[in-house]
Amino acid sequence: MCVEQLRTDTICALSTPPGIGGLAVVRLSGPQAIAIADACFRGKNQLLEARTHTIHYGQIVRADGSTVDHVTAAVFRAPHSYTGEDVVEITCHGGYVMYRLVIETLLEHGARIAEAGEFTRRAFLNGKMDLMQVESVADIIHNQVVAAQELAIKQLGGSFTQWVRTIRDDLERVAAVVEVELDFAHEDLEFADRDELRRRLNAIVEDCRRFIRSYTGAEILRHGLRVGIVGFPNAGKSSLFNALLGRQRAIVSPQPGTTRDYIEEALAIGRALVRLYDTAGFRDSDDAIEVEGIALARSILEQCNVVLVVNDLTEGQNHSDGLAASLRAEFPTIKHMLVQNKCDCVCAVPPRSENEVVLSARTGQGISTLVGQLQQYIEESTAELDRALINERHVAALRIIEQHLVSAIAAVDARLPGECIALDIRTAVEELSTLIGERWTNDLLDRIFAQFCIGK
Ligand SMILES: Nc1nc2c(ncn2[C@@H]2O[C@H](COP(=O)(O)OP(=O)(O)O)[C@@H](O)[C@H]2O)c(=O)[nH]1
Ligand SMILES: [Mg+2]
Repeated sequence: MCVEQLRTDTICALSTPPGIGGLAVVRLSGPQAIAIADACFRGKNQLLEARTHTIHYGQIVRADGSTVDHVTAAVFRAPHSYTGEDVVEITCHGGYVMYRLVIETLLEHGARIAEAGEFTRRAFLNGKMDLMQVESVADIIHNQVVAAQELAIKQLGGSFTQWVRTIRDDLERVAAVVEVELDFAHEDLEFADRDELRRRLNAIVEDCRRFIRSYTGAEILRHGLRVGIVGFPNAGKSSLFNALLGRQRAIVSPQPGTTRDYIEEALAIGRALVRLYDTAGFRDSDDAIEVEGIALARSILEQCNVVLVVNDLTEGQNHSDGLAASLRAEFPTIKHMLVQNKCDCVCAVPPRSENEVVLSARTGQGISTLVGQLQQYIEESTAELDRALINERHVAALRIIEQHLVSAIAAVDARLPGECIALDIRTAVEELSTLIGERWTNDLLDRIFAQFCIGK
């Protein structure tokens, strides 16, 4: 969609979820928003005459004179609105029918239905918010976790943008100083003190890394901590799954191989949601279905943050060590824990490392220790989340920025001429501008707005 079309059409959509409820809000935005709303509206005041930020009671009336609904219309005049354009928010009765009739009436008068995310896209194009604030709107709509919501609101307030702007401006100044040396290259002048330069670049790299690290925590807050339960058949995986959930969800059976695919359930631990996956047991199997289940378990682990390898203590404390080691090698980036299960059947054994928990899924002994460790992991992973809810796009950009700054530092260390240093810094500056959306392409916007729903 071209920018021109974006700016001239007047768009409308339901901005609240459709369904049974007291009220529904239909939003109208664009150059003709107030005129179109006024043409369908009968009230004490004319909306065309209304001052900005005022609310008016009246009726929506179709072209044939029939009344659709009793409503209130809130008028926001450009540029003081969500989109930066003239906006009218019509609050009608809830349910599945009324808002449709209101929208039909608006369409009769020349509005068109908004595309997904189009209100927010206009807000961005009109300079009402930057790209990272746009993304935090998407997070706010989709989040179900309080802590993630708090961060998204912070980001909407512009805390991450502010950091990006500050270091971008800082780097721009550094590049300018270093580039001045170009003009005097033959005189072997160094304007920028190299130690000071290195110190400043290092500090920014450190900050980038902190944000990059916080991505894991952001994903945990967004989607929950994903915990996969694996182990040999009969180790007690399904029993542990049930014990953690506090209810019987998975089938527990003395017959090995009863869990043939996987099941997922969620529970709250600390400030995050935990998604538990109970999987089929790992072992060499001739049974085709079970082999499939084991392959599925592997594909689940690819998406997990934590893997719990359940070992049956009655088979010996080191019975699953080989399996645990091979999983550690296969999935090196996730947290691995060894759960020594069925401690009710053996003499007390101490855990051999801090990644080992001794418990009984049957009696519940030791379960709280495991929950405590998961909670601690969540706390550690989300500890650095204080300014932003980093997403995939941000991490990718921050990695590029980090790379160029590291290479700039190497150029400083190698006492290369200023132009070599400046080149990398300039690229980092450009990437920072793209991050907040000062440089953008339609493609990038399409990708970001694909996560939005109609009416936002
Ligand atoms: N004594 C004892 N038995 C357990 C414990 N956990 C599981 N079991 C038993 O071990 C068998 C296999 O359990 P299950 O959860 O189905 O194992 P899975 O195949 O790994 O999912 C069942 O008979 C369970 O009752 C435990 O902590 N103590
Ligand atoms: Mg099972």
